[in-house]
Amino acid sequence: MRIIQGNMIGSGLRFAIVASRFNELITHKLIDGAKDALTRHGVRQQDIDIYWVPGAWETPVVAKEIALGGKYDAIIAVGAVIKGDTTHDQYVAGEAAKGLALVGLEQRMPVAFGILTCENLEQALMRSGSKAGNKGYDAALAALETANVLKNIRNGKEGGEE
Ligand code: INI
Repeated sequence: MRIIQGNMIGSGLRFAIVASRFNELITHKLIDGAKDALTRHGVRQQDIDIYWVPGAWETPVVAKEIALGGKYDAIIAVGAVIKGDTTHDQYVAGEAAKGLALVGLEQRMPVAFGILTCENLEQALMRSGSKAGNKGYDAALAALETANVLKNIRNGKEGGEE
């Protein structure tokens, strides 16, 4: 039996964070969480870049352009879609999720989904650094592990050994 997995060592890896300005209060907390996760796992500050976009809707097109540039090992999208009085939020969240997934598949790189989809601001606050953790932190760890498993698959390595 062979086990192929990614380790959680970030040294030498480069990350792009795509951050949505809409609900910026929450996004800043998610960015902090993502940066914390990466630097704690050995990623250097200078290997993390942040790209701001107006809203979650715009995250896929910018993620695609970043991916095409070939400078990064993974992309982490962060933001918050919060339910309003209409169904607008459903379209925004759905297309952001679909678009980001597509970028990852097309460009063969990890595109982590750190965009909250919440009923209200309280739920978003809970998930951006209080009771329910920080989903930016979680998304960054997922990006890191996936970048490393892809590296091992491409290098034909088992078990994530270096
Ligand atoms: N964008 C978000 O990131 N979060 C939201 O909650 C949101 N809502 O609910 O409207 C939102 N809308 C803006 C959208 O992402 C686009 O920027 C806009 O539609 C222009 O293309």
